[in-house]
Amino acid sequence: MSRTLFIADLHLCHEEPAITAGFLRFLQREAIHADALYILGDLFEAWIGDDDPEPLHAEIAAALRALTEHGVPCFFIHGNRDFLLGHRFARASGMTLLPQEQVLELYGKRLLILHGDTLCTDDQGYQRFRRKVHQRWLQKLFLALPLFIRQRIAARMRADSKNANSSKSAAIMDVNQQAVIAAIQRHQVQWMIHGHTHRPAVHQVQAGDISAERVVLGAWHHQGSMIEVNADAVSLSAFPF
Ligand code: LP5
Ligand code: MN
Repeated sequence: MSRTLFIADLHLCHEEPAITAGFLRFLQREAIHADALYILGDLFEAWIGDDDPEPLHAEIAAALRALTEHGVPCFFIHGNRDFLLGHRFARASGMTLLPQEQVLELYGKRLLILHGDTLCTDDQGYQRFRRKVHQRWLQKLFLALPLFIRQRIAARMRADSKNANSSKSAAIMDVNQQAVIAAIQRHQVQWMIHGHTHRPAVHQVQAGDISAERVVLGAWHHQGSMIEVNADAVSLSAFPF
């Protein structure tokens, strides 16, 4: 049956080879049979520029390219860890970069896809941070720095983020219900698919006169997580690496 797959929050890095192996297997066994693959952000643990010579990046680009050349289009929405992933990596991997919110019409269904961080409006510290690092001039400046300095800044940001998160409540780091409703109404969709919160679940949402579902992808810590959309259903599942 025709189907489209969605994944997010793999946080690939060379320190976690089991996750990379799980992803490569997923591409070869699952994604290869799909109509398309959508990666909704945080594919990588941290992205500091397409010029990073990290061998893992070339390995992932080649695996994605094999998929797209096989005829399965692959799309990418940036996450809060890999918002600097750019056109050079997109070209190398064959992926198409999408804006932060994208509406899809699939098998007669209208869906909104996004990373999910923009829905966490109660986390004001994060939203301030996000506004700063999404400024184009600051990104250009950062990308012009020598790689070792970028690595240091990213490591510092990751450490500060872990530190900040340890004192934030779980509720603050989840989505804001009003932000969810507003996005559903803005785009007039029956389904919203996102990741970021690492809380895989299917939520019923009443957004005015729209009865919608918010389907949340899980992170790939010890198992994979994906959403399949086909003519019959939108279904969330987990699978071993
Ligand atoms: O990522 P995670 O899961 O830990 O938490 C996120 C939010 N944190 C972030 C920060 C990222 O982890 C940092 C990634 C860096 C990679 C690329 C570097 C590119 C730099 C480009 C510069 C132009 O996204 C976290 C949320 C959480 O999700 C849940 O939603 O709460 O938000 C924060 O932690 C934000 C804090 O509240 C404040 C951030 C502290 C960072 C301070 C920067 C210090 C800069 C030092 C420079 C030398
Ligand atoms: Mn995220």
